Amino acid sequence: MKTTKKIHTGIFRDGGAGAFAKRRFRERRKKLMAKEGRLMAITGVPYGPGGKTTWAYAYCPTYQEPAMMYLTGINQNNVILLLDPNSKMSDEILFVDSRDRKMEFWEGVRFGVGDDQSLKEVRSVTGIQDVRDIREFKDVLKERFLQQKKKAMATLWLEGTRKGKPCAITTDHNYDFKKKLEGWLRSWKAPALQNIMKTHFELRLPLDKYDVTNALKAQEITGNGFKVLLKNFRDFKNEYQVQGFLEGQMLMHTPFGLSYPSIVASGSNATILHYTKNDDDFSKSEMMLIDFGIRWMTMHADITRTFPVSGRFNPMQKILYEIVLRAQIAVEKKARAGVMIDELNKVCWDTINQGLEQRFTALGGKFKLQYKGRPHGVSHLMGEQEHDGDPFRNYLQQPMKSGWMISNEPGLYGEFRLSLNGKTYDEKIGIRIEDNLVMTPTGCQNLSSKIPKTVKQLEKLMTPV
Ligand SMILES: [Mn+2]
Repeated sequence: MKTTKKIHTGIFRDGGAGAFAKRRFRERRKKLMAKEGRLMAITGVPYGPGGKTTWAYAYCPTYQEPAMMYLTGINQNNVILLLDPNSKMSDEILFVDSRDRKMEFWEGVRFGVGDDQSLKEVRSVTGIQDVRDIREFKDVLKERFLQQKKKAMATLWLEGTRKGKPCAITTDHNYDFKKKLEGWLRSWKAPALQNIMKTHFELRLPLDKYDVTNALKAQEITGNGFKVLLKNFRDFKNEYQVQGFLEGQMLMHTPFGLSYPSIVASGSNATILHYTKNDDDFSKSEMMLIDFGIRWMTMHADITRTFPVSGRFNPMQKILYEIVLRAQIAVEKKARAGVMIDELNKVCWDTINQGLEQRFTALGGKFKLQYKGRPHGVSHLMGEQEHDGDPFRNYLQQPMKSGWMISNEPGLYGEFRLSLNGKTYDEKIGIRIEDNLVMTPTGCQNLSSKIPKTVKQLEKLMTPV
């Protein structure tokens, strides 16, 4: 019996196998080379899942440096890409392990050198013609380095400033690779290693049409999971039942996994921003906050919805919910290419503070917030990662570019008390509503517009038919 299933485990479904993907990845590498114009080496994640903890997110079938994924579509550990734009020989070389059939018995077919058939496959699947053994990397790099006129080179590592001081992520594979290259450069008496982070993110963050189509597909599956959840919500008694059902509904429709483990927080648990215990029972009078989403290809959905367990908002919950919703709509109105995320922050938290004053305190409501000023930023960048771009978020003060995908997630967390029509409501609650937006020159496209969020829509979905 001879059946051939899918492609190499080393290739992500979004990468390599088709002519379109090959063209797309080559185009990206060419753009990076045109912008940088110098010798570059970029490493993949050198170890397998669980081998080490990285900042790069691993709750999905992809465990790869996003830059490597973006440039090659290769989802295999221990690969290095060498880009040499000024070379008269090959301008791109891919370094991989040698073929190991014993390992393949455990892990499936991987790219490898030392085997003609395998080498042919690697070339045809990746479109990269010059493929070599990763053990030759140092020698090849040295040779290429010395051939250059400028005698300079660059790689990628994550650095930025935090509170005005320069800093870098020093615990990941990129930094380890940087240190190694720096050691070699010193021994070759070369100038300091340069960082391609800025150029790389300039190219990677604006999504193309294919990315947006995939991001929309992620929204559709995530949104459908949410709708089915609300229709069946009466059946659930605790947070992990909700998590299991919601994630099951979503995972049945994607082979790419979740964007991140869901937050399913009832009542006061929703005031813990990164609550992931998801083990509490809940009662009819509480609100529930869920933060969830799946990946489609390399694009992520990152959605939050808050709703009443009973299916009906009580009057205080409705007032508070609509304060947050108003802020979210105000942010969406303001968002467009050219505006800075910090300007969105101002709109968001001003609108919430004003809403509390005019729509809550004015009715005699009392509250104590869990934070001073603001609980978190209203937006982060998204794309190849659920949180993408510079991890120090220096992008908050940069004008947004057309094609950037960001989250829009105002939140309100604290203790609230209000008497209305002879009834007193007293609750500790967290409310967050999160959509994902793509910037355009004149405004933004709300990718999550079909996922219900108004009081009316939510209550209708939860009403038994
Ligand atoms: Mn988010």
